[in-house]
Amino acid sequence: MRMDDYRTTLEAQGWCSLSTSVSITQAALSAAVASLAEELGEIVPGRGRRRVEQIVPQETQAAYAGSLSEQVGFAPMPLHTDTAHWTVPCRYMVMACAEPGPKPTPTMLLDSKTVALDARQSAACSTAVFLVRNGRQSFYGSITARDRPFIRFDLGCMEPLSAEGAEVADAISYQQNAEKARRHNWQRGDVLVIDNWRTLHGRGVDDHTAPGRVLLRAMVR
Ligand SMILES: O=C(O)CCC(=O)C(=O)O
Ligand SMILES: [Fe+2]
Repeated sequence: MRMDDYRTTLEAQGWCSLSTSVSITQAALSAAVASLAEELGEIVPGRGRRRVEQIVPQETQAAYAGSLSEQVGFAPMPLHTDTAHWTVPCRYMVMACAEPGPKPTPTMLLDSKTVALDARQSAACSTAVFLVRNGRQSFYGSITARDRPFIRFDLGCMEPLSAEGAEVADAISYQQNAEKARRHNWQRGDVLVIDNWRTLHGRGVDDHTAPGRVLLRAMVR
């Protein structure tokens, strides 16, 4: 893997792509994801305490309760930050493609620094209150705040409590930023490193994901 200058790109655009080999095994790709993640910080285990977990689109009833996957199933997944319901969302995510599936579905990326908001919408990012749902640990929060460096944005777990909040959430959507968003068309062995404090990601746009697509993910704090 070419790791020389990925950090420069990561800092410049909020995410970067790398590639390993199209013939890599899932075990080797998983090890590559873990070592890249460890270079960036400390891995936060995912479901089942796995350091590198599989992301497989699934029927809504099979998905993790309360997750965006549970809400969308195979349908496109809107732009979001991962772990938006944590007090501090994970810093980076390393994702990799173990199997693109029969009808490859892209991952969409949107650097929040490129989103053009008017003055009222920018203000709403820090003032509009959302209910961030996380069971008994639910809390109220905003998309941005002066005293923290990360954005929090996931309409799967965040409900706008005002018209301003709903409006700014729409302004951050893929549909309103289609020319600024990037589309990563996966090949087996590809790796994406995402600055989750800055860059939003989602899955697909118009089409449903076909069964058989397998991504790997490690979260880093
Ligand atoms: O499958 C993808 O392209 C992204 C999935 C994702 O963002 C998620 O499961 O949180
Ligand atoms: Fe995600």
